[in-house]
Amino acid sequence: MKKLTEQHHLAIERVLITLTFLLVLSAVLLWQWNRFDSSKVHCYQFKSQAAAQVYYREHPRATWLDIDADGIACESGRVPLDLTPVER
Ligand SMILES: [Ca+2]
Repeated sequence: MKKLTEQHHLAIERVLITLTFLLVLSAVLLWQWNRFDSSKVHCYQFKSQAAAQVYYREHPRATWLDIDADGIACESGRVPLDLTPVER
């Protein structure tokens, strides 16, 4: 089997760095797209955090309302609060 030269290692390293960069960029773009998708309901649209929590309880796939994945939607929303977590 042929041994890889230092140039081959550098070329492989560049490809891996480029692929990693593209993967991170894709993830960030996808996250931003999901975050600002106008077809979705967002935290600022709820009158209170409790209202967001009711919606989240009824629509547990609305995970963008619970970015930190603790089961509580829109923590920074207005009172009243409903801090009973939704099972995920
Ligand atoms: Ca949360």
